This record gives sequence, structure tokens and C-alpha cells, in this order.
Amino acid sequence: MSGAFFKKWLQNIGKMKEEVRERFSQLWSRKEVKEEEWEELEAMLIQADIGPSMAVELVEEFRRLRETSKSGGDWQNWLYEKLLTFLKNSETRLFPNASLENLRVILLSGINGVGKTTTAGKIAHLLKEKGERVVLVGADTFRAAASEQLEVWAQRANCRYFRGSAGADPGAVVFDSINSARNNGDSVVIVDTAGRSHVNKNLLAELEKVVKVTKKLVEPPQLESLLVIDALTGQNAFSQVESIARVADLTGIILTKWDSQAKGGIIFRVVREFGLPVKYVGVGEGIEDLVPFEPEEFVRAIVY
Ligand SMILES: Nc1nc2c(ncn2[C@@H]2O[C@H](COP(=O)(O)OP(=O)(O)O)[C@@H](O)[C@H]2O)c(=O)[nH]1
Ligand SMILES: [Mg+2]
Repeated sequence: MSGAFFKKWLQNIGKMKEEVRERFSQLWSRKEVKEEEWEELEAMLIQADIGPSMAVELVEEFRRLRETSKSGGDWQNWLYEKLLTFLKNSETRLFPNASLENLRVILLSGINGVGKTTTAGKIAHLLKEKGERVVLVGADTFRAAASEQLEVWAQRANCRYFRGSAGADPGAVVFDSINSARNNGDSVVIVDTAGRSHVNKNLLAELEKVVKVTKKLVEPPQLESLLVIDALTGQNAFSQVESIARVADLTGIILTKWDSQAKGGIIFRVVREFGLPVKYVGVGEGIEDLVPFEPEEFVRAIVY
């Protein structure tokens, strides 16, 4: 990963850094703080997409700390540790406990337009660069355009592409693709599923079946079932993806469109609401615009 992309990612913490941190700093050193100023701080955190429960928790704890500590005390170290505990629920690396000798499978799910196909291409590229033998699988067999788009990404990433026959059952396609990957000596299968709306029962049933079929052939730690979320959807994301989360047996999250003015707080919110780690952040439309999520780096950039 290049330093430039890493920086781009950290620059995009936007509001969290410019306003929120300044505000913490001001309130810390002020002799007296009015009740409404605490409420403003809370509102500011919610504005940064951090979510109400964490906003309340942060402000309450910060107030207590301010009242009990002597002047000149350190609020930044407290905030650093506090924000980090919000993120440190589990492993952010991909396939942390997988055996590299055996086949690994990545399933990508999420609602329409969040960036699943693009992310499939980016991950394929990233893993190819690491020397993996990657095959991209299109489980969206009903839209011809969908398989063409994925095939273009396979060409860009210079990896194999497995196409199911038009109209074939997506579960069968995934089953065949995993067997094909084993026969072919591939090391990683990346499955791009059909974009689904959270209210479409058929597509949800289809996803459930794809997950079931996959789990018959590959189990965690060799399987990563990743939910792709558009960072811009903010608060709305949660009701939309709850139904997907119920059927997909998720192991992690990829947050896309971080480059499009996403608010930093959304990462904390996503981790808390789903109880899952963010594994990658999408920072653009290009093949290299995907960075592994690093909680320490991220929180340090917000706080210091
Ligand atoms: N700016 C930006 N655009 C992205 C990112 N990821 C995907 N996109 C764009 O989002 C749109 C939808 O992407 P696509 O992969 O087709 O979404 P899908 O329907 O979930 O498969 C495309 O125009 C992508 O170029 C990202 O990280 N940043
Ligand atoms: Mg797609």
C-alpha cells in the first residue's frame, strides 16, 4: 500500500478532526462550561455520524474526567484510549487465522450501488499483488451487465474470472466455482453477489442460499463474509443492512466511498452496531483505492 493512499484516507476524517477535537480542547481548558455547551458537543459528535449512544458516553465520561482531574491533565490520551476501545472488538485483518495452504473464500454482500463489484476487483488486485491465485466469481447471473462489469475488473486485476451460465442458480454457480478453484489450484475465491434491496425477499433468500452452499464447502477461518457499506449513507445504512446481516453470517465490513466526504464517526458507529470489524476502507474508484483499516492510526489522526 502506498503512503499516498494511506494519507488520503486519514485526511478524510474531516469534521472529527477540525471541529470535534478543537471543541474537546476548548471545553477542557475552560473554567466553566454551560449545560448547553455539553449538549452542543454531543450534537457535534452525532453530526459526525458517531451515533447517539457513543456520543452520550463520550461526553459524560469527558465531563467526569474534567471535573476530577487537576488542571493540565491529559484529555487526549483518554480520548485516544476511549475511541480505540470502541473499535477494538476484533481482528481487522483479512483471514487472520486461515491456513494459507487451503482455499480461502470471500463473499461480498450489500445493497445496490454500494460498491461490491468495484471492491471485488480491488481485493482481487490487492491479493494478486501478494502472489495469491485469485478467481473472481459473478453470482449475479440475472443481469448480463453485472457479469460484464466484473469480467472487466478480472482483466484489470489480471486474475481468472468464473462466470455462471446466464440465469443459473447463484448457489449452484458458487458451488461450481469453489470446486473449480480447488481443481485449478487457486488460493482465493472472491464472490460478488447480486445487489439487493433490503426489502426484496427473493434476493435475500438467494443470498441465504449462497451463504449456505458456501459454508458446506468452506468454513471460517477460511471464509470471510463481508458486508459492503457506503460510508455516505450514514445513519440510514443500519436499517438497510440489518436484514442482510441476519442471513449472511458476516465476519466483517468494508466501508466504501470514504473519499466522498464521509464523516469519520461512521466507522465507530458501524463497528458498534454490527459488532464486526471494519477490514478495508474504499477511498476512490481506482483499482488501488482500497486500504486496510488500522484502528490505531485512525484514532491517532483524530485525537493528536
Ligand atoms: N468515490 C468512490 N466511488 C466508489 C467507491 N467504491 C465504489 N464506487 C463507485 O460506486 C458505484 C457503484 O459501484 P459498484 O461496484 O457497481 O456497486 P455494486 O452495485 O454494489 O456492485 C460505481 O460508480 C463505483 O465506481 C469508493 O470507494 N469511492
Ligand atoms: Mg455489482
